[in-house]
Amino acid sequence: MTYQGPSFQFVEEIQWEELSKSGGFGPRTSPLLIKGAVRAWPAWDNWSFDKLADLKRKDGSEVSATFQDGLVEQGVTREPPRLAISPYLRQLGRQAENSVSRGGLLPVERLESLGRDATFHLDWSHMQSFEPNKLYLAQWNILDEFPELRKDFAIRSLWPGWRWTWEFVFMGPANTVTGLHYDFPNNWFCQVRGTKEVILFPPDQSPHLCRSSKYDWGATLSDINISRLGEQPDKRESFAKARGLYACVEAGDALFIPRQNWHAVVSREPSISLAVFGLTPAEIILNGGRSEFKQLLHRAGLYRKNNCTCHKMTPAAKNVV
Ligand SMILES: O=C(O)CCC(=O)C(=O)O
Repeated sequence: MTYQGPSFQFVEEIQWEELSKSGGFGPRTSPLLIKGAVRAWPAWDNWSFDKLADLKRKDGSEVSATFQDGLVEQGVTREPPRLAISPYLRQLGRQAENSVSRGGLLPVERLESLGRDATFHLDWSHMQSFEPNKLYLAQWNILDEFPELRKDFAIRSLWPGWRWTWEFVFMGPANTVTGLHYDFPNNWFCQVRGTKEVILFPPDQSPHLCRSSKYDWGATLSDINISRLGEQPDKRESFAKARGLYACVEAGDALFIPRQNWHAVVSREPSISLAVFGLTPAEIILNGGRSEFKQLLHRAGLYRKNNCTCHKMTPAAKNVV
């Protein structure tokens, strides 16, 4: 019998124009997809593959960054290669010109046939059809290197109030996979180019999601490898008991991923996404300190040594496939 996996419903969604009419974005603990938010920002014009490929350091030299080689959230972390970004982005730009958004966990024809209140299952056989992340420019803190690009994202118009924010860009071809995990801060996931499928699970689904002992700064990882469910009979049984939410995040959309909501991301097309994480002053005191303390212990080799996403060639934890 075909593996059905968890059951899903659609993430609540609203058009960007409707949001301001309905009083704006307020505190919430469930995900929200805002259609078209990013289209209203300078990033929509300025963040193309070719324009980012033209980035140069102040001294005119090439920009290089650390890429992911294979999944980092599950299994062994491979040595991350450091490469020039420009040829990679130009190649993605060429791929994007010919890209068609088809296939995926919820193919477009099926997605369009489902009502907004439907409960459905995803096509997990899709994950067998490719090898994920041969090279993925993921979690690059681009705005630390190019702070002038920050103004391209009018995140304050979405997220009122003061926050300490930090950002990671994710740029890659079709079929990149970010494995199941949750982050400790809230996150606005802004999709500038391409389409990504995001699956999410609220914190009450944790008993089914096999928390991992592999360490990552800011994230809690799962032992469930959504790319290799066939090799994890026990874990996939447990995963199938979960009830989740699904969002097809298209270019121009912004998805609110609340803190501690498990999620995994699969790209359908060459993509550029910017994840904006933010902490209010109260959240800095409550959560920021704990996370920094763990990082300090990890760096000193006293916490989850050799079992992490940040050091090369760390062996997999005992119970990780
Ligand atoms: O886009 C991706 O591949 C991953 C994004 C993600 O996991 C995040 O923003 O927390």
